[in-house]
Amino acid sequence: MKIGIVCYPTFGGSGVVATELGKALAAKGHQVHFITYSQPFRLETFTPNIFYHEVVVTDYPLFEYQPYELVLSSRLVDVVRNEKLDLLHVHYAIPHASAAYMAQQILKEEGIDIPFITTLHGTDITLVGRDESFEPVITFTINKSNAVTAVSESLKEDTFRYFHVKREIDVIPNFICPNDYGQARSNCQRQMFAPAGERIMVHVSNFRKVKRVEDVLLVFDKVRQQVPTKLILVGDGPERHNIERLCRELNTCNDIHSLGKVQNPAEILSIGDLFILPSETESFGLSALEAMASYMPVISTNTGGLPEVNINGITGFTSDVGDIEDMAKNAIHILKDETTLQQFKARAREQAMKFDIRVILPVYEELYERVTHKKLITA
Ligand code: GMT
Repeated sequence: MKIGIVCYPTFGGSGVVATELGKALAAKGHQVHFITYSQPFRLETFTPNIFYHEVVVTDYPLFEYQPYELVLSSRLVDVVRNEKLDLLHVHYAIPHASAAYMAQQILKEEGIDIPFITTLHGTDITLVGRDESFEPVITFTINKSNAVTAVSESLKEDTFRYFHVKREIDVIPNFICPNDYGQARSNCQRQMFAPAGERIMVHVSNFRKVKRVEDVLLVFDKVRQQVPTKLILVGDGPERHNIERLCRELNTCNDIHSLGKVQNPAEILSIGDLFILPSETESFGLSALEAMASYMPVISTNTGGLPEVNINGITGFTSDVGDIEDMAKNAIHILKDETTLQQFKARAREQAMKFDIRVILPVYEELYERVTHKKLITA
């Protein structure tokens, strides 16, 4: 099958999911065309069956805001027409679903029937999309998509709660490639960050308000008073200055390693003992799943789809948003005793295996067959 994938190519869970899905489809013999404004960051060059079509928006003095969505629609029309695509799969509703709908309508005039699937990832529903400046268009395009998927049961429920949607939504969760995570690392790598054998906590995010990175520091401050621990922060974003200020106030900077944006966090995750994700809202929590696949238990909030991934008391703990005391107490419980830590680590990896790409990929393929009315033929 020839599949066009549209996503945000820069750092972010939706782009990672779209790229890894495209790579897995290509490895099975499908032809995959990425249509994005820059090359997806996890896409290696020279991969068989993968093609990349850049969406270039040219500047014009009249425009205060560049009409990216129109350029994307035109590019979709061009790629579908010339590459003879069977299907478009757009990740993140804004503005990809409406661009796909526009392309579909244009192509219909030419007698070309191109179905499109919209995958909802989270903030396109829970934060940005439900804002009244977007809501009518999001509602319309969700209803007009040939199929819609959400990455968790919680996100599906939120979609029905916030939008006038009266259609079926398939839940297809985020996934991991197990072999990419959990490789044993030498002690040297751990020693770089924890020279006296301290425990290692890790947080990975885009440092937006919704991630509550300040809570990471507040929890860490309490943990390190009970158990010698270092904290590794991976990522960057608008909250970084607040975080730097808070670590100075708490006098914890010497125990924190801020690595900034890391293309593939698997190496860092493999040396960690405990992952922390205290988000205000989180439709799934791909970073938590990647951590669990790396044998790391997770301290998270109980918001959104997180309890579908991190099982309270088994693979880590889930607490109310902002409950620093509870998160710190749970983290200390896991970290202070070696046997307890090893039990949580093993169960975290076991749970992550339920989200193995080999389980999830056929679910997407079945959906593609349903939408295109074609039997998949792969190499
Ligand atoms: O977490 C972010 O802010 C990035 C965002 C994205 O769209 O890239 O992530 C969302 O999609 C991921 C992949 O489906 C989910 O694992 C994240 O939980 C979700 N983020 C939020 O809901 C805040």
